[in-house]
Amino acid sequence: MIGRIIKNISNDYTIESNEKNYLCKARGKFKQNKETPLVGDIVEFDENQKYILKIKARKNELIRPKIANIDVAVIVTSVKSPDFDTTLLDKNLTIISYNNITPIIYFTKLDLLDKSEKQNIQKYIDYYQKIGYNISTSVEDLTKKIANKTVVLTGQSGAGKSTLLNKIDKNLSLKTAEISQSLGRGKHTTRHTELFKIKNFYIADTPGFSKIDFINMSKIDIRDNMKEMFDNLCHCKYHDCLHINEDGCFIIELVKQNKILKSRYENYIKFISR
Ligand SMILES: Nc1nc2c(ncn2[C@@H]2O[C@H](COP(=O)(O)OP(=O)(O)O)[C@@H](O)[C@H]2O)c(=O)[nH]1
Ligand SMILES: [Mg+2]
Ligand SMILES: [Zn+2]
Repeated sequence: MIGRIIKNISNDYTIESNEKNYLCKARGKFKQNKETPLVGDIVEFDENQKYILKIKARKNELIRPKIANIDVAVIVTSVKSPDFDTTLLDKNLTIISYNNITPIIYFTKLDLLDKSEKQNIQKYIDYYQKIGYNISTSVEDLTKKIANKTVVLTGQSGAGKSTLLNKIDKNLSLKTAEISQSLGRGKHTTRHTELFKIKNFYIADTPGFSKIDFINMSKIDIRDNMKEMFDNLCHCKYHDCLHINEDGCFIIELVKQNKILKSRYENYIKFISR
């Protein structure tokens, strides 16, 4: 039989096939081949022996969260408590794009901002939108954008991922957490990654990650997966420009003219210098 892994807790895999769920284990041979079945994998399995037999080739695979065959990643981004973190957002955007997954930025906790804070955040929202990222701030809008897709929610703990998912489907009743007062960030209430089939899409809640990294990504990969750093490359004097201090760099010119957000450029330099 063929199905899709929707949940994994240690060596127990829940596989969905034709609207039914099967609990299976992974055989030892996967370990020998250094292969691990992931949530999102399409697998062949033996429903009687309850074993996964074969993992189909993946379209893509994320490491944090551990998940495969994703179309869209919704980067749940809190603007307050935990505070807006441009570095984490830019890092997520870059890694997700590199993995050929469409990012959507979903801002939360805008209701906690006063008027001047709101104006400040709006500048960022407008900028990300202008350079071509997909932004969403309402559940209705997001639900339309993810129709027929396999979706993962990502973003730091306490950002509001489980809260958002509960709004998308009121029957889920996922646990959400109060923000720890002393840390100003969320506790990890979501402990494993699970795909939920809701309406016409699959969506995964995940534990939050504040530490993600550019595993296997070169400086060029980073440049080419930050929209404006790539889209304006054709205007730089050298086609291999890394926008650091090269002669005739168009990006540096745009930063001087405030046409590129300072935080974006600083994050870019931080990312390629690590
Ligand atoms: N004021 C406000 N609180 C929110 C919003 N979204 C989530 N929260 C709260 O933030 C806390 C953490 O949310 P949770 O969904 O558990 O975050 P997760 O760790 O990303 O899953 C909870 O107390 C939520 O009620 C929002 O848009 N506005
Ligand atoms: Mg959660
Ligand atoms: Zn340049």
